[in-house]
Amino acid sequence: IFGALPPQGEDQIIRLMGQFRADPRPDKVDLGVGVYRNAQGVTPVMRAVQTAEQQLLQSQNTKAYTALAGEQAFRDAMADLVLGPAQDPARLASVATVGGTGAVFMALRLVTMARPDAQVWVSDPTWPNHIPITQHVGLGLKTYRYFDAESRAIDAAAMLADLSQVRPGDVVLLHGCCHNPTGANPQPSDWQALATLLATKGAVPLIDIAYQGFGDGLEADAAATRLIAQTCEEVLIAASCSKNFGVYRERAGVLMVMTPPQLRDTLQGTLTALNRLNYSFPPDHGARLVSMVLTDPALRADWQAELEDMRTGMLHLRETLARELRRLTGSDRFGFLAQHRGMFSRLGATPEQVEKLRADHGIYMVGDSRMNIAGLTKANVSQVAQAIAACNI
Ligand code: PLP
Ligand code: TYF
Repeated sequence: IFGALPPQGEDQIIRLMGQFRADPRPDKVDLGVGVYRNAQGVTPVMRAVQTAEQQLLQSQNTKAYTALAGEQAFRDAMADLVLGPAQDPARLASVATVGGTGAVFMALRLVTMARPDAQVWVSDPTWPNHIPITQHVGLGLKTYRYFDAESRAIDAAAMLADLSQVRPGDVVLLHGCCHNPTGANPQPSDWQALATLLATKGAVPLIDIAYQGFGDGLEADAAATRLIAQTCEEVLIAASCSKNFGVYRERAGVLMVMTPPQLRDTLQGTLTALNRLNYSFPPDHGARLVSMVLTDPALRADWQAELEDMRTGMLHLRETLARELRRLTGSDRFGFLAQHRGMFSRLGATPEQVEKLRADHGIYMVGDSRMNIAGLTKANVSQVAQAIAACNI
């Protein structure tokens, strides 16, 4: 039977990881895969997560199954973190998932059960996984304009014009903050216009929030999600704990669905069934660490402090790179680097220039010229700036 299987496209980001590892040059710089790294180039286990893990090792006396929907404490803590004052238990159903990717997948699977002819609108560009997952579950795909290649900011008018064509029941995938891959984000007034448009059209926002705390802070980064949760009747929220808790390989995430109160119990039952049908119980270890950190005041304070240091460190690297490029090029055209938020910026280089950066300078970024700002360090930032300037981007 397997002879009929077509070859699968490779994930370009994962492919780049292997290419970087195989490069023997000692001064190579990895601005590829979206993993946070500190000044030493290390992706640390966060302090509070490490403490929680030690506590868990001491106190956990069983690894028996937990709950199909995941632990209530985890789902409550995540609803609190993401939705804050916008949460409404009467409207909220949720399940723990296999990371943020699992939450996106489950959200789209849910849509196929509810509305198989819904179209999913994704930003051009978007996180490359969004497109094959949409196709894999069998939903139609549409793109909306998002990024202005000239200014490297968003083109809000084009985005709103394209999204004015959504049909009722269509799904609009939005990055809650820190857009991947561009780093360019809507202004608060754009979010307001977007929320109103989607509510008026009867479209269902699917908010993918994978970087809360990496942009302007935990509360500011959740503001758009909260606004939309309060404006639209039906909302899907896929939240990842991978980045902001540094628990990438534990696979912790949550899917939250906001719905009218009379549908809430049906949604909770459907989400729980989706977990059971796909893999029964969701992974527990990472989710448990997250809920321990969020509910213990001392651990939470320490986590927030470390996350804030990570965020401000990345902002500082953005400013340093923009400043270096201003000095080297005598122009302000890289000012967008300091305006963007999150772990990524799309530099706006051609594929040939990206290849030249890799081949001649040992600087690795994704082919669309997405760079991971957390891959910069005090030691390599001027090397990177010089290479970018030398490539006449
Ligand atoms: N969504 C976006 C926009 C991402 O950048 C990522 C990155 O990892 C994810 C979802 C998935 O996160 P996870 O590793 O938790 O599956
Ligand atoms: O965009 C990134 O680099 C991260 C990591 O299939 C990632 O989101 C990349 C590809 C993938 C899963 C995670």
